[in-house]
Amino acid sequence: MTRITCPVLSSKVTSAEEAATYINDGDRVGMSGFTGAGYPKAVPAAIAENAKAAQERGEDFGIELFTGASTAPELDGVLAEAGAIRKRLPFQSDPALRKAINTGATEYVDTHLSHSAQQAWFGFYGNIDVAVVEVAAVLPNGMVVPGSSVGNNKSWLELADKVILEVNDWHPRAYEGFHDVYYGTRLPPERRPIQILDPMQRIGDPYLRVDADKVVAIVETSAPDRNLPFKSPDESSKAMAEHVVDFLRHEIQHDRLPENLLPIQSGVGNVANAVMAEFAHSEFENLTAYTEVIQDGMLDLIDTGKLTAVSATSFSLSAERAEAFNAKAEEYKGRILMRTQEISNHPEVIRRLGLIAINGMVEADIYGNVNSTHVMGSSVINGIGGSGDFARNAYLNFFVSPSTAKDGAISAIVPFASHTDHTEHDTQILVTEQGLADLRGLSPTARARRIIANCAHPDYRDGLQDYFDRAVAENPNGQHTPHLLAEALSWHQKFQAEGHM
Ligand code: 0RQ
Repeated sequence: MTRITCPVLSSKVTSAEEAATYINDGDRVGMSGFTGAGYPKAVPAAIAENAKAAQERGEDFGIELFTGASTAPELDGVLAEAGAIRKRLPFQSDPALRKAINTGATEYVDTHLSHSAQQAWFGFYGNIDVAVVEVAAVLPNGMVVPGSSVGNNKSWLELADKVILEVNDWHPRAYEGFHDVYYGTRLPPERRPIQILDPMQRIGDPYLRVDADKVVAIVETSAPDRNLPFKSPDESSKAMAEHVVDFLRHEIQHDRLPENLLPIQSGVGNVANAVMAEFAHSEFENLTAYTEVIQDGMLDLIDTGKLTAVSATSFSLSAERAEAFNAKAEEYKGRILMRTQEISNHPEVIRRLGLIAINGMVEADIYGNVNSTHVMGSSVINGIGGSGDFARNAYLNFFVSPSTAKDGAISAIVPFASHTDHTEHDTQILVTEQGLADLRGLSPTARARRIIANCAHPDYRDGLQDYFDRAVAENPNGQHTPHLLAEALSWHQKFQAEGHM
């Protein structure tokens, strides 16, 4: 049965090829999609074909592409391979696009995820020409039921001159009632407090509003989300997860956390998923989450009843877990609430609720500056995503990583971070499989001693201690954050020259 029950809008159903003709060279296009969920599946490939045809005719064709977060091969992948993305924001994780960014073919504006909608509204990115948004259904009154992510869809639908909808019946029709789309955001100086006092508090509407006059095309699809598989937790990620859980126990014992903790935010990736799995074996009960992304581990916690409520902006599930969820989506209603990313990642709400934020990192330096995005200072991996929104405003923040990368050739603890996303002023607790460094209330030199002792891999610990000791000895008037400037990035240089730090 068709998912489009609005007579005005059903007359606009057409092919992806026809819809793509509304997107021209130089357009700024706001698309749906967040961590591989809820992105348009058909129109991007048709745009890519148009780009290739234009290039074959010797014409330029490129767009500025804005989304919620990362998407999938059917969006970022096809467009990057066609050389059709001139500028991209706010987050990506696609191999083809990463290559285009790191070779300089595509400009990437790596943005805090809570900032992207407001900066678009402020006019910092210019006019949005077209929105391409995937949804689960169009209701008789023209309101739209969102799908497996909300992201920036509200903003793109409101800001764009033209709207293309993809209505995908792979999403459960039972999604109606899962979403909370806040229509109260204003621009300064008209802003008002965001009145969320509890992770599951509703402050908006279950539907997205669409101006029917702006809708130029609707495309029907039936394709699944990207749905990457997760590695089952290995020894290293289990060890990191145990350090996190033990630390939370310790905080409860010292009356700094309630028995059921505070709302949890968990980042993307295998480590974050493993930490959630560790919660399943813990004594914690009645947990809540105020997060960005719901991965398999979090859904398992809902199933076992450990987690009573989750607010997020998107799913990011394995294929099996997504099919299982879709088959019984109705049963999760009331326990999962999906918001726009400007609200799921809102600094005011994160600070008020007092979140426990757990995110991955690439490397940290001995003073606790954290790099979440770059390899050897120059090549981007994914982007900062929501990690900055959560880490800076959380009650507690953890950054987790194995102590080495590339089979031990790289130390994740280095003298000087080759790129900084989270400064020593923000970072609180670093975790590797070696141990946990609680940096709260410590000066830089006390932080360095603790990070080297607790988190560094034994193969690199002495080298780091030697660097620190000599930096202290050789800087009589620079004892606050002692460094040896000529040597600070020598570990990275050595890796580039010799393939080993
Ligand atoms: O590369 O696959 O080529 O070997 O980085 O590393 O260990 O698989 O870890 O999947 O948890 O990702 C920080 C990237 C960690 C992620 C990061 C290489 C390593 C591998 C991935 P290969 P792992 P994870 C909210 C939170 C930013 C966004 C964020 C991330 C690859 O957590 O993108 O936090 N975070 N969002 O080999 C060189 C090092 C390295 C290294 C790892 N020191 N030097 N390469 N790698 N450490 C969610 C959203 O915002 C949407």
